Amino acid sequence: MAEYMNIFSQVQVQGPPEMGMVEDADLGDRTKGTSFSSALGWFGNAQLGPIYLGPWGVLSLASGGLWFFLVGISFWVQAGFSPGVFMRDLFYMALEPPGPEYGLGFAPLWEGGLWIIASFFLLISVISWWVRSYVLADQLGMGKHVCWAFASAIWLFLVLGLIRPVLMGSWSEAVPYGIFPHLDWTNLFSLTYGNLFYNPFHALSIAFLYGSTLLFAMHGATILAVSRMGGDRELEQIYDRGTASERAGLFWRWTMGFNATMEGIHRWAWWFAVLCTLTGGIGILLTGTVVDDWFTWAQEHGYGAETNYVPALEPEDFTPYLPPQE
Ligand code: 07D
Ligand code: 07D
Repeated sequence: MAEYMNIFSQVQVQGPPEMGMVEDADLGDRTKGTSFSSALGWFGNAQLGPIYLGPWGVLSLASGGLWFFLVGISFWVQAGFSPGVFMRDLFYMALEPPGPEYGLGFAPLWEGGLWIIASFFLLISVISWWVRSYVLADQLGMGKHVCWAFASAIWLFLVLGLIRPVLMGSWSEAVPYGIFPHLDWTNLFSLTYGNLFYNPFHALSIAFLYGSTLLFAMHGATILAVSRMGGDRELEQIYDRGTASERAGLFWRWTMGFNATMEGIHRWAWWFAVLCTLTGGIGILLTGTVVDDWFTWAQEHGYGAETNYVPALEPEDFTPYLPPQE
């Protein structure tokens, strides 16, 4: 297999297709053919396939497709069956959950019932994709790290669309399906509950989000910087002395006195990414259930200033800036 295929390398060495392991793997659900794409090779591995679909993959794609189709149908109806209006308003239309008067009950189809049906299929789709990732990792004899990281994202997804609405006793609390409408929902959520910036779990989530980009930048850049010494072949690098890896570690120790290890850096990355949605889900779960107004909560708990910040100095204490006189 070609080894130097990635986003900035123009070298694409192509050999016979790599079909993957066959031991302990259920080959019945795996396609037999492969093809090569130079365009894909600019971004990653040029080989396409074989792909493993399996029952969970089929279930996930089918139910995900149904969700997408139902959302599309509702947009199509809202656009009055006009292709022009559909395209024009695509980013602004929404499939909304039922109003508060329906609580957790079913609603007429065009008053939120469709949202409930679509959500059911989305739930099946996301959960079966998770199971698929578990089954495939298991077949390859891998750890389940990807599945547990994905579970953290699913936790936030479930809090937003299922757990919190159930705790609040109404589907109307859930997120609508639509590009800008879901942003409007996010904004309104913050306004309704007294500014989400004063929710410490939102702050934690942001720190892990920002931290993830920083770690990703540091790690990606470090490995690229030592790839001329084979730094991208990480495994041998973990235990060999005098390698690119040691140099990469030295760089950071010289720069900031501390370095991650070749293995540890991936644990840092995993935890930062996972904690972003984990803390985020906690923050959303507490909102409206335990805390109704984060600004007031923050003032009462010494997280925010007790009053709006007033400078300790009086205006007359300031020396006004005067431009130098000629
Ligand atoms: C790059 C991997 C690929 C995934 C992509 C998303 C769909 C939706 C459905 C038209 C990084 C595919 C999109 C399948 C199509 C219909 C009905 C992942 C990558 C390309 N958001 N959000 C986006 C979702 C929430 C927020 C974009 C989903 C919360 C803000 C996209 C969920 C809140 C901004 C999108 C979800 C929130 C976005 C790009 C679910 C708080 C943006 C996403 C299921 C967390 C950004 C116009 C992306 C944007 C954006 C999808 C939930 C806030 C449409 C599927 C309720 C502030 N969100 N989002 O690249 O441009 O992710 O919006 O929970 O600024 Mg969102
Ligand atoms: C949504 C996990 C679920 C997704 C899954 C994927 C498909 C499609 C298809 C591949 C993203 C399903 C996928 C179905 C697959 C294809 C084709 C992860 C999701 C399972 N905020 N905010 C966060 C910032 C403000 C608000 C988190 C910043 C305002 C609300 C994050 C700022 C107001 C919520 C974050 C800012 C507000 C959040 C999301 C700045 C609005 C949430 C982390 C600088 C005016 C969510 C605790 C994430 C949360 C959230 C960042 C401002 C509202 C760290 C940087 C004050 C309501 N905000 N925010 O990974 O967890 O999301 O809050 O101003 O619910 Mg915020």
